[in-house]
Amino acid sequence: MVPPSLTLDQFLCTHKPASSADAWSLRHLFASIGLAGKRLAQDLRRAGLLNILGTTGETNVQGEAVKKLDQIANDTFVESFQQSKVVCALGSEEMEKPLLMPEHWPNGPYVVLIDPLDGSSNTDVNMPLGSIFSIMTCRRKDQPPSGDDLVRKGTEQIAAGYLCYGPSTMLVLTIGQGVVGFTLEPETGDYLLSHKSIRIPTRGKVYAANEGNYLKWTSGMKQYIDRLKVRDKTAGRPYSGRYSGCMVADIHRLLLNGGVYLYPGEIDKPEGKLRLLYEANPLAMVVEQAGGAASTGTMRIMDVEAKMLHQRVPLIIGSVEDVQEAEACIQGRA
Ligand code: FDP
Repeated sequence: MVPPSLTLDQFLCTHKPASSADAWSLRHLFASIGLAGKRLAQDLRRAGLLNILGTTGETNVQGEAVKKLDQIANDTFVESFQQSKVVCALGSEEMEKPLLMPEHWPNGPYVVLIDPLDGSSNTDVNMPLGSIFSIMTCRRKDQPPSGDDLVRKGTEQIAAGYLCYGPSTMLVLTIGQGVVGFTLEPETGDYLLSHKSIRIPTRGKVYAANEGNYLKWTSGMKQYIDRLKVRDKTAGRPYSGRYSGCMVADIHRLLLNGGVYLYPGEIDKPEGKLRLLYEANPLAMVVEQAGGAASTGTMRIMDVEAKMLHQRVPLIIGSVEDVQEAEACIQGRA
């Protein structure tokens, strides 16, 4: 039997957000994220038995082939947010334009950005996947939401987190008061508090990066990765390489055990691959709230000026000392 533990809803009843967000509507919002996660986890568990693997034949706004599960994940979150009535604007990796729901405003004050299914290349091979969410409130109280309400700095987030679909489904979140983790209890369908206060070690022994891109990297980035492989007992090197193809899973590992995840800018693509608003910002908030750091290589992720919905950004995230060392190499200071 699973020992008694707080459910997600009980946790939100007893823990107030750091922002002035209304606790009641925030509970509703998290209930809708939890519900979407449960539905998606159910689909993922049966994916090989249902006709939902492979691509839809369409291409998304990023120019990538849309997987059937990308579409299912997006529809699942959209439906759940619409039912919740507390979300008035939604931005998603899978939608070129924002979905505005002024009918939910002003009682539904939340502006949400999502990557509904992170690690899409893992869908067909039974590997871990994730969903990422960033939460803000509508900028103005006297005006219904507009697309601009979604395009804001990471420091304006009031909550953020991710779902990780692995051997178990986990919901990891911050409401600005540290980081907690819930594990989905498959029998009862409750998210139970399993990780009460997640703190990332100041230094790790693991790095996660797609080394197939080595020749595209800047000399500073190459120098950093080369250094991690050099034997040095006192510095705890060489590091181990661990890259799953799912950033949520890789960052979940280092949030618990320490280390660094890097998707840097490249010589011919200095903006990198990852998206600022629904990938880098929410993960940066989680990692910072756990005592870690998130950088572009030259500045704090959450201070990056947001200019457009699908903006890309280089990302170096994880244990503080590891991120600082990577920054020093990238900036040519090491
Ligand atoms: P994906 O595009 O497959 O959804 O954009 C996010 C992401 O996956 C991360 O989850 C992952 O770490 C990275 O991109 C994988 O990209 P590469 O295949 O270029 O390594």
